Amino acid sequence: GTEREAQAPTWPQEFAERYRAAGWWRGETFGGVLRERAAAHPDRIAVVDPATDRRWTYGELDARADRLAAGMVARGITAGDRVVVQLPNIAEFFEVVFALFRIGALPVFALPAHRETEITYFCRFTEAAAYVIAAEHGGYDYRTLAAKVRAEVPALRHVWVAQGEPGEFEALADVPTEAVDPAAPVDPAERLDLAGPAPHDLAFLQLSGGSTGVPKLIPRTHDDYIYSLWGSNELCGVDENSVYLCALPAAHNFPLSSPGTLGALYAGARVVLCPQPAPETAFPLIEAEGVTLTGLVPPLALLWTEAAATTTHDLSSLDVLLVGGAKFSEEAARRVRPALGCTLQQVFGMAEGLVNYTRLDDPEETIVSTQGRPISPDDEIRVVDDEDNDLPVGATGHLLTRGPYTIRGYWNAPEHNARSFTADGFYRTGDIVRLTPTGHLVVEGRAKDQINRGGEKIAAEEIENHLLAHPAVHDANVVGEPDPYLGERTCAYVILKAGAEPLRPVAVKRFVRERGLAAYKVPDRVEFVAAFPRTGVGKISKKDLRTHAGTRPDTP
Ligand code: J2J
Repeated sequence: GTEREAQAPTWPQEFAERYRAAGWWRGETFGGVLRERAAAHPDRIAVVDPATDRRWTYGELDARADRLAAGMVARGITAGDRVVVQLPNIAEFFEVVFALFRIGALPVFALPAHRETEITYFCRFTEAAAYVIAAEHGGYDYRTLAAKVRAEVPALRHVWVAQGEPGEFEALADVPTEAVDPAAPVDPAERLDLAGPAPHDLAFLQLSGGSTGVPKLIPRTHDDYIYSLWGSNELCGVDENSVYLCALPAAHNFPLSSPGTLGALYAGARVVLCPQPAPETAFPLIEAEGVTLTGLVPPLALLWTEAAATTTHDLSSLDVLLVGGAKFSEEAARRVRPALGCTLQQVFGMAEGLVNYTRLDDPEETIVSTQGRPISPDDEIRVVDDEDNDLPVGATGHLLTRGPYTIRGYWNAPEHNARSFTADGFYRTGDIVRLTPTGHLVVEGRAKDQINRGGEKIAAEEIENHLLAHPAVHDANVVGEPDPYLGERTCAYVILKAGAEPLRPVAVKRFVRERGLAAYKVPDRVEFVAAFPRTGVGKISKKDLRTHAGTRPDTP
């Protein structure tokens, strides 16, 4: 795997030295941090998994990570290996990722919604050594998915089932070399003594929202990611008394790091796993566990705000509600504090790095009308025109950024990197923003060819490619159109081949779904057209398609 590892661009030495000297990069690793927290407060609760009524202490999580790591090593997993992790919000998520962190193997964070097409791609592209699933979740059998993936990717050496009947695969519980006795104190002499990764080594591969045919993988190091955690903790008021509710899928960058579950564990706080984010599930947990903060995408924040009006549950422990992933309307933002009795904190982040927060003590006007400002004084922000010329403060333009926790390139994607980064290392976020006089960012739009469906990102090109695979489809264009709840939903404009049998929209949707794609990527609406609008130079105009989108009634 060394050839691929060599293709993870990193910070030039002068920048790395600067970030270390400034104290942003602390020279820590995830494995080491967990070890230190477990030594300092072994009996404090780290992870609560209400669905299975389990509470793991820091000592137990540390011991489990060690024993699982030893078992994985015995099965041939080594530093640098990639392991696709597709788990719901269950305690084993942390056992698995900390075991991999300790080995220096790289979790590849798939989402529970991903299906055969995405998982096969991740396994193949990363040359994954293993794939970790839960047997079942949300009415879906991941063993069936794993069987298909293994048939397609023979190089995949292991499939481990973290929860439920393993079927033809190996149960994760059988991987450790030794059974875990949660009651027994960890004998330091028994501890796994791997050389382990260095702080500047890669920790994992995160998924990009993407605007290209296939998702790009984001290489994050221990040093840079840990900075985003403690930097977030300071701005979100997270300390050892905090209780973070993980309501979004745990693998997503927002609930993982802003400040998320890993931020909470860094602080020695408590993580409560919410099996799904509906108020009916989350509100009782907030009351029972004394949750102090959580993070939601805008559609869920709307739902919670509405449900809070009539709930019988005591939500008074909640101090901070983070909302991000997509633009939160000012009108909805204003309703959060009155309804939930907590401080709203807007967060505008990206798995590639840069994360902006409104500050807890910002004036309410700033909190409801901006998407915050960067974590770090060393986050460099440029707002530029189409030719990369800097615009005056307050003008609306493309957001470029560079800094101590923003990647310098995607994993193994040199051609794409040449387009997504400037020559001097600024990441082209694809977001259209403006800066306020106080240095807060307001997200005004998007230049990238992506649909943000309530925080779930869909690359138009990826869906267009699937549509083009249909024998009756001549051409296809996918754009976002306004949706009162999701913010945006997807609309596929399709030109059928001359002489092709007429198709119904539902048949097109079924075709996309049956190609083994995450359900959120299936177009919400399909419209058949005779031609696409063109620009003056004859290129298809997505801008005109977007203007057209939403003006038509739903195709029956
Ligand atoms: C408008 N657009 C936003 C916001 C993200 C914290 C929070 C979110 C993410 C995330 C994350 C937005 N208003 N408040 O990783 O750590 C859109 C932008 C951005 C893209 C990144 C985190 N918050 N966005 O959403 O990698 O377009 O990360 O570039 O999934 O989401 O998407 P993603």
